[in-house]
Amino acid sequence: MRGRLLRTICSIALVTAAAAPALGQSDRWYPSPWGPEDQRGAANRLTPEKVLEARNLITRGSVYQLGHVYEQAMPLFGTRHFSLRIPQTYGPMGVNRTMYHDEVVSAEIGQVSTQFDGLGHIGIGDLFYNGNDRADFSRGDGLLKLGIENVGAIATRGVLIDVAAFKGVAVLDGNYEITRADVTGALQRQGTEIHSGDIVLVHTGWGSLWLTDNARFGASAPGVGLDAARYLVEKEVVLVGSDTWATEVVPNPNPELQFPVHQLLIPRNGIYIFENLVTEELARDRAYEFAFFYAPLKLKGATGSPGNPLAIR
Ligand code: UVW
Repeated sequence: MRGRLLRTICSIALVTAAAAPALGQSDRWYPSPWGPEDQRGAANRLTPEKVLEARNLITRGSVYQLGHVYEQAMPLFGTRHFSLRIPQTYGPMGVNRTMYHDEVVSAEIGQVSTQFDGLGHIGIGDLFYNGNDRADFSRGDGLLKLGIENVGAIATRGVLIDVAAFKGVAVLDGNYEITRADVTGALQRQGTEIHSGDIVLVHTGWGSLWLTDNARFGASAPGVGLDAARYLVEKEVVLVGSDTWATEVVPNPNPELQFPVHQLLIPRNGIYIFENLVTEELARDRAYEFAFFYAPLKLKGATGSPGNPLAIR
């Protein structure tokens, strides 16, 4: 009971701090509601009850793969790179002539294509989730704390918010800032509620540019604005994902801010971000609630993870 009260007080403090106009300089946003040693953030909201809630949403047997194919032609942020090589063919071995191939992959593997941003990815200056100072845990051969291996498996209720449909367009404009009113309006239109411990995916239509117009895809992005993000923090979600490369609006309408929604969600509130998801089919089928499954690769000390999350209903 005392623990729950403390968590509630801390949650209110975090949401309130997140409302400060200047992000993350003077206000105190740690320790985390889950304790000063915690490394899992909002993944602590994943409970057996959430798994059972998710199970009850599976009524049709429809499986949606939310991950892109990882390939040379995909758009990449900044100087990030991806390459896959088949260095050799081995064999033949034995009289049965067994042959095999291996691959070598070189990439910022947790930060290209469909990517799950962990708590070690984004900081506010030198401070990361739970006030961890970069000097204490950032190492060239892997983070000593907040690595992606701490997240565990995610099995919970998922909600799609189709903001493009709410605004009556197939694709939102590149710099469109999704507001709190857009989120609540879209949820109302769909008849969907967000529950504590859910994951939330935002459909913008921007994913239709993937491989069809990479230059435009990467030049800007529609996405969640700060006030919409504050709403999702208040709703106690586990992660926020989208069909864009940033999930948040880029550029931010305030030209002085760079990736402020990343800072609000990840270090301040321990909420994960999932980028470059394929949400088109969910939107087409009006699949606004589903069971969501994803387990980040257990890459020790990594900042993020690739993968192919599933929505099932
Ligand atoms: C940055 O790393 C700045 O952005 P993203 O998480 O969108 O790749």
